[in-house]
Amino acid sequence: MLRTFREHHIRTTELLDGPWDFLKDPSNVGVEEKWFERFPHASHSMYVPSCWNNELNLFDYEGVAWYRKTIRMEEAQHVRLIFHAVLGHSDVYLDGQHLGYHYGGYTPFEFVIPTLSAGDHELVVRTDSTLDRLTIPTKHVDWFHYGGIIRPVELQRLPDLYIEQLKIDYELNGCDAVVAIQVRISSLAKTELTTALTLVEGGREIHSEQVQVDAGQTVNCLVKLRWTDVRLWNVGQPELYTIQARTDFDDKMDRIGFRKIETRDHRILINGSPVYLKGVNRHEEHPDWGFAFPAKLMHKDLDIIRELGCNAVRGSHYPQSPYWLDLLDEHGMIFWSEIPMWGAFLPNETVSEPLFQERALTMIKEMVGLHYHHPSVLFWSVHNEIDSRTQEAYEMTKRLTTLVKELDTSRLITYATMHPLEDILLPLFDVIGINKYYGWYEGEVNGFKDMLQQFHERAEQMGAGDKPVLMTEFGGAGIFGDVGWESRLFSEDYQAEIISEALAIFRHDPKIGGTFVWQFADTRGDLKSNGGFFRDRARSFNNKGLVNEYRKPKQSFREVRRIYRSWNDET
Ligand code: ADA
Repeated sequence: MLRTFREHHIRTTELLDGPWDFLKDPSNVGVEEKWFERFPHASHSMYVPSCWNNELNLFDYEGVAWYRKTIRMEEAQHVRLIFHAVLGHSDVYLDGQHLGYHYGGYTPFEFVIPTLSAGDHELVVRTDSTLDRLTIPTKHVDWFHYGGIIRPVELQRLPDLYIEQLKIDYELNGCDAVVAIQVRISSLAKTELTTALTLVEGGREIHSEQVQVDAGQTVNCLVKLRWTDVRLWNVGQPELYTIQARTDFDDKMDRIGFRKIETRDHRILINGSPVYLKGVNRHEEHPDWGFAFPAKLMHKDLDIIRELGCNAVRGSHYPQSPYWLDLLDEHGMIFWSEIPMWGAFLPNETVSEPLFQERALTMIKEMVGLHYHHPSVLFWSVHNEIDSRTQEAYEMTKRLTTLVKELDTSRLITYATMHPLEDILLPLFDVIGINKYYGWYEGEVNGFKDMLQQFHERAEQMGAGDKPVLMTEFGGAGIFGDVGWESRLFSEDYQAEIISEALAIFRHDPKIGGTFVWQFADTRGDLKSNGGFFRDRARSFNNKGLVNEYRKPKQSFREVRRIYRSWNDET
C-alpha cells in the first residue's frame, strides 16, 4: 500500500510487488557481462519490496545486486514506471536499454515510456548499496547498511494526455484561504488534443475549464480559488481536504490540511496557538523487514506512539513512507522530515565536496516533493549532527537552506546539532534542534542545565535568542528485560531514570519548545564497523528504544507515558 486513499480512479495503476529474479554481483561484473541484456540463470527469487539483508545468507551483503521482472502489456500503451524507493545507486534498464540512473534511498524516481508495445518486456534494475565517503549517509552511520528495493515499484498506464503533477498551495488568513491549484498536463500524442479539466473537492466540483495541449507539449494550469470558513487542521484535530484533478482521460487525487505554522516566544505555533511538542525519534525499521516497513506495522507504531501520549514524531533520519505520513495527517500528529545526512563522523573534506552537496540538494528537492501536501509535516531538516562549528558546514548549510526556502516557505527549516555551545549555524534556521546525551555519553543528567543556560546566552549573542529550541535527541540504552534492584548502565531502570530526569529539566526551561526522546524502538546497528565505531551497541542494536525492536515496552516507555500524558499540549 502506497497511500491510505486512492490516488487515481481513472488511471490504471498496478504495483509490481511480489517475486523478482535476483542475483548479487559481488565482483561487479554485471555491466561488463551485460546482465541487463542476458540475466544470469543462477538468479533466485526475491520479494519486492524488501531489504535483501533479511534473507538467508545475505545478512551482511553490501554491494551490487540485480533484479529482473517481466512486464506484460496486453496492448501498446504509454507507461510510467515509479520506483518508490531503492537504496543507494540504481540503474534501470528496459529491454536492454538504459532508462536512467538515480542516487538516493527514500524518495521516488520515475520514467515515462511512450507507446510500450504489446507483449512481454524485461525490466532490470542494478542496485548498489555500498556506502562510502561521498554517499548520504556516509560509511560511518549508526544504522544497518541495508540494500534493496525497499518500497513498491508502480506501473501506471498513461493516456495520451496525462496529469503529470498536481500541486496545491494556499495562503491562510484566519479561516479564509486563497487556494492555488496547479495542474501540469503533458501530451504523449502526435496531434493537438483538447480536454476538460475539472477540479473536485470532497465530491463537489469547484472548477472546470477547457485545456488545449499541442502534440508532445506540457501545459501548466493555475487555478486560484477563494474559500471561506475552512476547517483548520491542528494537533488532535485532523481536518483534511481531498482534491481531485480530472480530465477526459486521467485523474489524480491528493489531500491537504489548512494550518498556519509560525514561531513566537520560543514556541511553535499552529494557527496562532502554541503547541508543546511531545515526541519520539522513529526509524522506519524492523529487524524482520529492515527499511521495507509494512503498512500494517505502521498502524501499530502509530498506536503505540499515541498510547505514549506523543503529538509529534521526528522521522530520523530520512524521508519516511507517504503511508505513514497519511496516518499522521489523519490523527493530527506533527512530523519532522529530514534527509539522511548523518554527521557524527562526517569529515569536513566530505562536506565541501561538490558531489556530496549535489546529492544533498537532490535529496532535499525530492523530500519536499514527496511530502509537500502532508499537513503533519511542520519541519524540513537538512542534516543531523554534522560538525556545525566549521566554515565548510556553514557554506554547505547555506546552500541547503536556500534551496528549502525556494521550494517551500510555509514550513520551518531546522537541523539537529551536537555542538550547541560552539555551533555557528544558528542564524540560518527557524528552529534549533539539540542532540545531547548527558547521563549517557557525557556526565550526569544534571549537565543539561548548565549546557542549556550557556546555549541560551550564546544564542542571544548570535542574534538567535528568540528561536524555539527543541531537544531532538537525549536518552540512553536499556536492554529489554534487564531489570533489577539497582539502576545500572544498560538496565531498563537506568534508562528510565535518566530520561525522566532529563524531561523534567527540559519542561522547566521556558526556552525549550518540545522534546523528542531518542528513540522510539531499538534499531539494528552497523555490525560491519571494524573501525572502533558503535562498540557500545550490545546485541548489535541501538538499544535506546522505549520499546524493543519487536515493539515490547520497557520501563522507560511507562515512565515517558506517565510524563507525556501529564503535560499539556500547550505551553
Ligand atoms: C546520535 C544520532 C542517532 C544515534 C544516537 C545514539 O545522536 O543522531 O542516530 O546514533 O546518537 O544512539 O548515539
